[in-house]
Formats: sequence, C-alpha cells, structure tokens
Amino acid sequence: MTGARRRITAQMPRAAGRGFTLVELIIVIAVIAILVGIALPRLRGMIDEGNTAKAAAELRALQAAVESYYIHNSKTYPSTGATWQSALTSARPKLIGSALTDPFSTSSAQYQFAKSSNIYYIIWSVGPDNTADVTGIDSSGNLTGTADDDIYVSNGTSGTGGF
Ligand SMILES: [Ca+2]
Repeated sequence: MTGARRRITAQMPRAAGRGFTLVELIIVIAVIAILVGIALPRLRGMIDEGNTAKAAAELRALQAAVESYYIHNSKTYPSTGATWQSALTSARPKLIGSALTDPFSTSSAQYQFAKSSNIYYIIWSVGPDNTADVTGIDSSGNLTGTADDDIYVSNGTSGTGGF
C-alpha cells in the first residue's frame, strides 16, 4: 500500500507539470463534439414528443370548450382571430381558465382556429416545423392547406387527426 501510494505521488508532479498537448486537447474536444452531436437531436426529438402530447391534450380540451360554447350561444362558434379563446375565457361560466398557447409557436401564439358557416371548425397547432400548414376548413368540412406536421382537431369530414 505504502509503496503504491509513493509511486503515485512520485508521478503526480511530473504529470501535472507536463499538461496536455495540443493533439490531446483536439481529441478531447472532438469526442465532446461527437457526444453533443449525438445527444442534441435526441433531446430535440424528446422535446417535440412532449410538445406533441401536450398539444393533443390541450386541443381535446379546446374542442370540448368550443362544443360547449356552441351549445350555449345559439349554435354559433367563437369568432376567429389571434385571440379567439377570449370567447371561452370570458364565457359565464368560464369554459377554459386561461387562453392556451401553442407549445410549438416561438411567439407563444394561441392555437389557431377556423370555422366554416358555423357548421365545421378546426383547431390546430403549427407543429414541430413552427409553420401553419393547415390554413382553415372549407364548407364541406375538409381542411384547407395540408396537414403536414400540424396537430389538429375538427368536426369536419377530415375528422380528428394529426395525433
Ligand atoms: Ca407545421
């Protein structure tokens, strides 16, 4: 034991004094860069999965609130617009406690809402690409634009989809 300890302490000052060579530093930095390169996409994917699950749950809640609004407001859906959820938060009794924002929106925008002739509606999240691929819903209940990675709920013929 004493011999081993002496040997280690004898080598320590020399190793500490020598430091790292440039090649050793480059290798360490390269290994760290490779590990970060592997970890970041996985982390990004996990964040997207979490946000997708959150959006799906919140869209279902919004769909229930919109259906309730329709029943209690002479068969009309809320008005569209960037702050369309204010119709749900200001309803008495409240249909949702506070406006829900799209987890994929970098500007913390509300989920988007469109309707057609107070018959069909669609509520959607822009999805992981942060771009609204859905543009609305037509008078036949078909979503307009493309679904792409958008997450949506609708009472139209396109049905409930995206998750
Ligand atoms: Ca999208």
